[in-house]
Amino acid sequence: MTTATKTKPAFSPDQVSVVFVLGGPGAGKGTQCEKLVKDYSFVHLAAGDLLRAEQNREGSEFGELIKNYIKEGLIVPQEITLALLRNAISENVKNNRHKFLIDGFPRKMDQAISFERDIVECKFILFFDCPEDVMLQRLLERGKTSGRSDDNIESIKKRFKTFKDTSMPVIEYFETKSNVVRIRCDKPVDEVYKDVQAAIRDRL
Ligand code: UP5
Ligand code: MG
Repeated sequence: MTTATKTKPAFSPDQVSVVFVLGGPGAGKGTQCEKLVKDYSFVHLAAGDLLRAEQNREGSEFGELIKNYIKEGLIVPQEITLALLRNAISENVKNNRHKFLIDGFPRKMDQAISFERDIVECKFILFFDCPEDVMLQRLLERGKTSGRSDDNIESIKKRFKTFKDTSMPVIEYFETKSNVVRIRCDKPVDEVYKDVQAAIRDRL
């Protein structure tokens, strides 16, 4: 008789503490994470930044694929993003850093399931809730100088559609587990941050 092997996550939540930071394109995930890093001892891992770095890494076999997915506002196949995150987490753990803000991930159900099954269960989710018209204005403004290939009206529309169709179900899934902290972020950065600090005070 064969028995199915049940894999264990690489880390326990006591060893590695992960907060997922989710929200639509331009909601302010990166901005708020930067502030949290200054005030708390978090490592900030932005999935989009890891993918952009891999895209630009000389010799990467995934460069062209990542470039196309990002421009089209589509979710890069999970194997690539999971490997980048797993490596980044392991490197930091080796250097005694154990608290992570994972920004912009998971944004598709398969990623959520795989990450928690293989790497570690998340502690809670910070969800930045922002109206689309506000996000649009922010991204168009940032697009004047960001150089990001997806900060243009065609790509932004595709990113919004992917967020609604593919990423919102991830937030709804975590809501059923009651570990989502919802923060409105159509307010000045420092006001949003006050709400973030109040919301996480009892959870860290
Ligand atoms: N700004 C921020 N907060 C503000 C406030 N309160 N008031 C006024 N202005 C505010 O902010 C955006 C802009 O708004 C900035 O100019 C900021 O100053 C201003 P930012 O903090 O950068 O917002 P953020 O939510 O981080 O927006 P970002 O554009 O990074 O979000 P995305 O989720 O679209 O981008 P990400 O880099 O995570 O992903 C890009 C692409 O990578 C995805 O579309 C996808 O193709 C791919 N991807 C995957 O395939 N898989 C993944 O797991 C992750 C990404
Ligand atoms: Mg970002």
